[in-house]
Amino acid sequence: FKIEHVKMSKIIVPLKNPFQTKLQHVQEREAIIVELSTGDQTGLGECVAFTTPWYTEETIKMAWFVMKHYLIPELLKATFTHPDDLTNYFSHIKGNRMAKAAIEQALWDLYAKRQQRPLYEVLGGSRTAIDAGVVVTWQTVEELKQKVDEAVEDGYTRVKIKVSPQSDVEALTEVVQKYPDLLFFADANSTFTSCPTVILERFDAIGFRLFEQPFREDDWLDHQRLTEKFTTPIALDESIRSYADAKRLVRMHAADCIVLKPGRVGGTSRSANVIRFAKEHEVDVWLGGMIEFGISKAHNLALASLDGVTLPGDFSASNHFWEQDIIQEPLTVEKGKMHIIEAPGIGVTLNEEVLRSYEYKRFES
Ligand code: OSB
Ligand code: MG
Repeated sequence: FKIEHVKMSKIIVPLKNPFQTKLQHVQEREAIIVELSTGDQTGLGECVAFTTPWYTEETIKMAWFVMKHYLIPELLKATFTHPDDLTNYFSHIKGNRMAKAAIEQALWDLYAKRQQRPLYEVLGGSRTAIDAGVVVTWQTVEELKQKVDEAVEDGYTRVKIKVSPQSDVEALTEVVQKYPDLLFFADANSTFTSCPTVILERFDAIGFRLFEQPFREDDWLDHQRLTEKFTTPIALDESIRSYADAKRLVRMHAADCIVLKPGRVGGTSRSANVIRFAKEHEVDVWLGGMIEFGISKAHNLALASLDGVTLPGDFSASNHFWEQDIIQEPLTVEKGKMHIIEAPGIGVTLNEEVLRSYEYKRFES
């Protein structure tokens, strides 16, 4: 098949509550929604780059430029039998994985819809009840306790807490002990780079199920050394920028666990390969969040359906970050689970009216 029509919409949406970490205060989220059509069917994708390069090199502006001037012209020339065919068409365009992933996602959705099958099934997944998870950012101990209590009330059974060497270890310990049945992850976002061992040891004793990205993304040797010493399993998020990085993690035993962000590794096909590889080598994998909208979330849910995904991901409900998501079918959390909608493709559809109200730039070809 060939792509007959492409639409890209740039949207901006305020967050209900600012997402405040050591790295950045996110107050509003920009995204690019991609719609690819073949006559009667439309596939949907979402670019998860941020407005500025605070988390990855890619930004929304660059992704838009690269999609418009390089990726879409290639896409419109291409003939597909499978979404993997895209790899050949994009191979001479370096990097820009989040831009490529958004287009590849839309192609996967379209491919599944053309077969009248749910995407998760096409990818070889089987589970439809996916373990949910929420992220807690906090400035004060009161805020930490309150947000964890709220997460429990909202039905989450996995809570990821943002931490840094300055975090109150006693308060963290208290929170973790208050809910012995909850799964607590800690996410350091590289803030423990050059941190004295004595401080790291205090965090190792808190009782987190895993400790995410203590050091900088290219600090493979330091992560490897900490993985040897630490009791708490180490997870790498920012460091996993490709399938090759996932292999490096396993071969070096640089960590115990992969945080998979499909945008960052260049899309669904590569993500499925990472999951397959991790399963073969018995390494834990879970799907990481990017403060994304329902389109990206639905794609991540399809990947989380694969049995190589072993831990709950950053799957918060559609109304967690904003009042109104851009999809018609709200994704909710019940008893710690989020359910994949059994419909062709990703199972969710755009709420045109809401999308257009958030849109501030459009491109069609
Ligand atoms: O480090 O996992 C991260 C959000 C934006 C950028 C980086 C990270 C995050 C999160 C996930 O912590 C938030 C979510 O979407 O649930
Ligand atoms: Mg992280």
